[in-house]
Amino acid sequence: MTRIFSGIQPTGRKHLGNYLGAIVHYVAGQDRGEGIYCVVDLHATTVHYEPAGLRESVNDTTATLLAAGLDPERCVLFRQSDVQEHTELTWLISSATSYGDLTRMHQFKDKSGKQRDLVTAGLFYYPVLMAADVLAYRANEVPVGDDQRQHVELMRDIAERFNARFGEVLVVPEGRYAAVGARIMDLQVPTDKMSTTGGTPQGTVHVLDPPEAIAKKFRSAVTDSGSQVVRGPDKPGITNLIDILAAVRGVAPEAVEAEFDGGGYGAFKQAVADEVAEYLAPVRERYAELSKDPAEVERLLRAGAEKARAIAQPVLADVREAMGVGPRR
Ligand code: AQP
Repeated sequence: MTRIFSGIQPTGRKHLGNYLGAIVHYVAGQDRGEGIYCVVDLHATTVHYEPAGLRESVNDTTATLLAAGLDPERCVLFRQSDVQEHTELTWLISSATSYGDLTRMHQFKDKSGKQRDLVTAGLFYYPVLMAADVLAYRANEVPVGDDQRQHVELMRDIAERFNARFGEVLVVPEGRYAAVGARIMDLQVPTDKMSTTGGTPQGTVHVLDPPEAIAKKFRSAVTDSGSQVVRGPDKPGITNLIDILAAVRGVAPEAVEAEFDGGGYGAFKQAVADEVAEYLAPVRERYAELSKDPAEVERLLRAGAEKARAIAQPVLADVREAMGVGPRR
């Protein structure tokens, strides 16, 4: 059976890019294979953060995932720091990681450039921890947004180099990117991706925004010159809105173009506004219910960690054995 793994940061409120690029594919993964999903609190410590709010953010992000349709009976959902195999494997696979490759990671360059105070070694090492997250489960598939391609390539290189040096111990995973929705753009600056830290407030649609706020953001979305509802490199605003509606409906962008072409931008924006607001409303309602009981969310996370550890422990034992680390088995 296909084993699917992905991690999500507990930073801030999740946005429509996270939802369409990743979260809906986690939910679909439950029907396609064995889904293992992790809220990556250790990754969140690599940039400036408030320790007092981190546990709450983990709880909130978990409640959002449950509200979106993750079912702890049908997947493994847990908190990264509960399974110490992730950090141990990070160190062990370091010996199969190229320093030069790490220096070429775009995300490190972007984020270190924006850090106002300390640029931590943790931020530099982020992709190795991400590789360990996936490799600890011998996952075959990693559903992520387009911005994670370079990190997925790195984890594949690490797994291949590890296996070449120490024997066939790790599975080389494949990235899985949505056909539509893998790169949702900011509604105000449609040449930049929608982002938790780098986006504009009006251009970032949060999953938990009230329906009126969502509709308002779409109505004020930046569009392009012209009036045709078609995609094109000179039309980043309209292209983004077409992709969003196609992803929400689960259809090809061509179907959206065919339906709305000739109707003008105003009517199209209103339709996207209404459909996205309607699409996210049930998630917001379920989240409101779940967030009343943080103790239950915590219980689910701990139970998930037990299941995750049971999978990761034997993999770590194989890695140690192959590397000659610790006593012989
Ligand atoms: N704009 C996006 N379009 C499609 N997918 C996206 N993802 C992120 N942005 C987009 C995907 O969402 C998943 C979870 O991302 P994360 O854990 O990195 O969460 P985050 O840090 O809060 O999200 P951002 O917006 O990516 O934060 P910034 O920009 O501040 O670093 C991943 O699979 C990601 O690819």
